[in-house]
Amino acid sequence: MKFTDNKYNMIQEILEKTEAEIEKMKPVNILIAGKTGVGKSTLINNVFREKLADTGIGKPVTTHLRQISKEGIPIVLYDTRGLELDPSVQKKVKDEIFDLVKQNKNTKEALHAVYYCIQANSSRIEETEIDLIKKISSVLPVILVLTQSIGKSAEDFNRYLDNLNLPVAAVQNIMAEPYEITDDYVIPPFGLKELIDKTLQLIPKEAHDAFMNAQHADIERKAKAARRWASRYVATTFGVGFAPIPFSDASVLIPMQVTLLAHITAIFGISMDKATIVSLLAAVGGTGSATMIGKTLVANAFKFIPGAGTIIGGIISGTTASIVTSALGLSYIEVLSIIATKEKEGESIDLGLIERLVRNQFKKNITLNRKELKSKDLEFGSDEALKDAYNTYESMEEESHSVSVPKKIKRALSKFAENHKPFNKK
Ligand SMILES: Nc1nc2c(ncn2[C@@H]2O[C@H](COP(=O)(O)OP(=O)(O)OP(=O)(O)O)[C@@H](O)[C@H]2O)c(=O)[nH]1
Ligand SMILES: [Mg+2]
Repeated sequence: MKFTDNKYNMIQEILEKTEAEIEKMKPVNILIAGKTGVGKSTLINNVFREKLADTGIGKPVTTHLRQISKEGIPIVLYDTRGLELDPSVQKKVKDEIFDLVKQNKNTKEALHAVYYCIQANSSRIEETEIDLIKKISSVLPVILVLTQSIGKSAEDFNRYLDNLNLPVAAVQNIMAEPYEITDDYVIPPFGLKELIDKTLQLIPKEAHDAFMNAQHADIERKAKAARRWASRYVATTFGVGFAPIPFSDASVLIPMQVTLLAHITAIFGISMDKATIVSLLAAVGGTGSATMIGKTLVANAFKFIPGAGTIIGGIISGTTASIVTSALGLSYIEVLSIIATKEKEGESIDLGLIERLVRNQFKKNITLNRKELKSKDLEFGSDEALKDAYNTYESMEEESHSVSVPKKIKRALSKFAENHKPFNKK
């Protein structure tokens, strides 16, 4: 069912456009290989959204390989589950991988890279496994992922590997999940961001968006990609050639804002349940009497631009339009980052707080001038903007644990999410 109420049209459009964009993405195809128990599933669940190894649809493609995918996540994984690598099995696995590579060559399913997992505290690798790694490396770029890396034994193993001179594209030590040594001594996760970085260097550019969407090990990186895109979009849309428009026509900005918010959502990926997105988007424009997000947004924005009193009733220039739109994009990215982080940590998200946070960040961002907005891009290198948003959220959380949202709106939002079929969780 579609909502006929204007209030929801823009939201619906953003959601639909986001879905279309994700569908358009060229999916990433990664093979995760290694002996049973080394930590392949743990790796998958911590690198990709939605605990893909547990919740994705697993489909056996050959005797030893299964394919894992999930609707809405533009990635296809293959893994070798429960494999004891004795020499005869190893030969079969190699043949199956070679067949898969050959069969999928030049198709959408073509494999891009391999994570070959070895437990970092093994003292050595069997000759036959070395042979398998070499063979796979001859047809695909392999990242040797050294799982459950702890201290000296991992260091020794790395040195031993170095001496083997394997023809792999990269080596990465990781700890995918906190590792408890004793009750008070826990090794925190590490190495996953580096793995993301190394993967991006190996997969084709066309697959970067899909990979960024699917991964959740480096949320700052998602935010960075979104900001880079948003600032380019704003520059081309409101730069040279943007004819000033009368303020009363502010709604012509809506399609541009729809594009902006949809693309940002597509870069992030939308694990968050759909009610969250709907209410988040509604908050962007103010839930109250807003009929159209864009229009209210622009009108509200002027309240926050210093000296804008003189512009009201006048003309919106490219500069003004780009300030408003940048601030909108930035705030949205900041809030999505927080939601993504909370989700990854399995923490609940307070919708009321999120709504307040969007408005709060928007107010902050809109009062920055164009130069400051631009330099916020650089600032992002040190994650200052994200930290600010995060701190604001935390202090709001401390202040109050729930903010009342009018019942009518709550009902409408949950009804919308319920009825909006493609977004219902299965
Ligand atoms: N703490 C911690 N435990 C890990 C880590 N990686 C693997 N483990 C543990 O090692 C065991 C096996 O991990 P899995 O991820 O199931 O191994 P797998 O490679 O998928 O095994 P198969 O599916 O049988 O091939 C699990 O009990 C995990 O909890 C890690 O990074 N940290
Ligand atoms: Mg597994």
